[in-house]
Amino acid sequence: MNRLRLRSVITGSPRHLGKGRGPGPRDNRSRRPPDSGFRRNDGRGVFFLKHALMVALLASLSSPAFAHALLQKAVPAVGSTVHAPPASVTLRFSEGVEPTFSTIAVSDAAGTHFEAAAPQNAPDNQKVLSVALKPLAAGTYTVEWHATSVDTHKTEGKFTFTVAP
Ligand SMILES: [Cu+2]
Repeated sequence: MNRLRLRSVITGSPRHLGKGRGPGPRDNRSRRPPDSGFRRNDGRGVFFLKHALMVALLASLSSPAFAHALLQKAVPAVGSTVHAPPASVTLRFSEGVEPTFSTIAVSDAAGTHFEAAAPQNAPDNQKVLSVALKPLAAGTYTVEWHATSVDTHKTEGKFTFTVAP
């Protein structure tokens, strides 16, 4: 099988030449394959280059996504019930966040806000952002945060916690 195939490959080209085509443009065209084969290889090189560029582009587009500031921990915890009214809400993110371009809003069911100041990073950790609160009465509070990571990407989220009487 392999030998047969090999022979037909070997004999293929002379057979084409032997089909009685006289000299002329047609014959010239039949001699082109080595040339066009080279061009095809060149085309493949361009395709490979485009492919490599696309992979690099996708990598550059997707890797910043991993740098988005995602909420990892909250105090009070997401959905929790606490018995002592917290004096602040502290959020820890997966990336450093810019307090100037980040907000933490804490409001009750009536929509009254309880932030006492602008949010601040923890002194030793830019991934931690907290906001001081006015005194909280018993009730359920909604925390709505908007974070801008140090790589300027924006994320946001919302959760509640309850202060039990
Ligand atoms: Cu990001």
